[in-house]
Amino acid sequence: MAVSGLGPYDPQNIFAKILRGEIPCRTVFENTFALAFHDIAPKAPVHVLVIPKGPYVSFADFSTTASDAEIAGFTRAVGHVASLLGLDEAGYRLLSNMGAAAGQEVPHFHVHLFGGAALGPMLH
Ligand code: IU
Repeated sequence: MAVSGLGPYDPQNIFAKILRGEIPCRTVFENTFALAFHDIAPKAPVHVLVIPKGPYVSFADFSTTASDAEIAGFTRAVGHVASLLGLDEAGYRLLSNMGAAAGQEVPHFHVHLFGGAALGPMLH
């Protein structure tokens, strides 16, 4: 599905390469549905990216074309990663840039998980 000027899914995008193990990452968690790893340019003390295993360009693509099992599995993985990182009590922020207007840089759907500090009203 092509959305927001991102075009069809490009299997050579950087996160696809990370999923295939062609480029290393600092993994936090991995299961059937998701991979979570530290962002290379963190914008908060904790800044982790959670990505689905399937080839989805953006949130719009994922939310309309992924199976219910993938959506549930991915959503649960995001929550699990936050718990693993010890963020439940203090709280955290989830963000996903969708398409050109939001400045989405990598065309593989990802959720940013920010935490570890009192966050301002907006990040990114
Ligand atoms: P965005 O939502 O697409 O704008 O965010 C992409 C994020 O991916 C951004 O925070 C980058 O620092 C991050 N990132 C990364 O962790 N590893 C990479 O090799 C590349 C980008 I390229």
